Amino acid sequence: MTDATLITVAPTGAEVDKAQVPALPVTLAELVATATECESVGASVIHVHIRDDQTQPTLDLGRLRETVAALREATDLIVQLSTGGAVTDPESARLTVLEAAPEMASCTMGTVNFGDDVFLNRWEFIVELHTRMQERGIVPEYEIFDLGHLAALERLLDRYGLPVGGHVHVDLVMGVPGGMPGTADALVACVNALRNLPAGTTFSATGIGRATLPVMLASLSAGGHLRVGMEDTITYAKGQPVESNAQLVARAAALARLAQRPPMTPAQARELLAIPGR
Ligand code: KMH
Ligand code: ZN
Repeated sequence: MTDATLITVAPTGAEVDKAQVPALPVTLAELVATATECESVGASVIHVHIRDDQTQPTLDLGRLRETVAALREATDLIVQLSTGGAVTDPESARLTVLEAAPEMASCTMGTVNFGDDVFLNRWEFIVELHTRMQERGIVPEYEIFDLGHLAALERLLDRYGLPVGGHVHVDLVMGVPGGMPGTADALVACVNALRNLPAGTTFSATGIGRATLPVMLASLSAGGHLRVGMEDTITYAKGQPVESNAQLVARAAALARLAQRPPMTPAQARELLAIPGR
């Protein structure tokens, strides 16, 4: 079990509508301000989706490069770009994200129903993402929406080898309508399946919507790390909208301290995740 807790903030996502949630960071200035605040209250990784001038999700490479540079300039956070994008994004655009050269990128380990939509992740596409990240020295975070995605990860690593740095880190995304539920039982099932992965594999977990608290508590008690943010949760408590991403990170950090597993610094997170030196 790791003592300290890695906290990832996922501040924006591709699904929440800025018009309905004005606190959602969508401009580069808003994103940088959010990142700075979240770092100061305990985040060490930022999982990034960006928006265009109309606040719609985009995978525009120029904007992604500008975003990586601005976040590096303003913070010490590990920048993890989403290659998941939005459910409507084509595979080609999702692969191009890697050209923005982040330290980390997400790699979803299988297809999942996603509310009324389908989040498509074909095997050949997963292999392409994994091997391109190996070639470019980008550390993946394997996104797990269902138990079977861990079996797919085992198969991927067996056939195509470890990621750069040799450390395997997964993120359990729990409570998506169509994916695994955000319960302690489901988290324990995943933790048991992690035993089939290389020794030292670490995990974080996030619960969508009201699953945020049960998943956070279950992950802390199972030795896992945390992801929080407005990509996943826009209600802080019943009838109380989230005010900011920093509010969610501060709550996660407080729970981590209560569990005697205080938040990690970005430097500690780079060591844990075996991120190559810049
Ligand atoms: N927006 C979802 C369709 C990721 O960022 O890698 C996919 C997602 C996963 O959020
Ligand atoms: Zn995402």
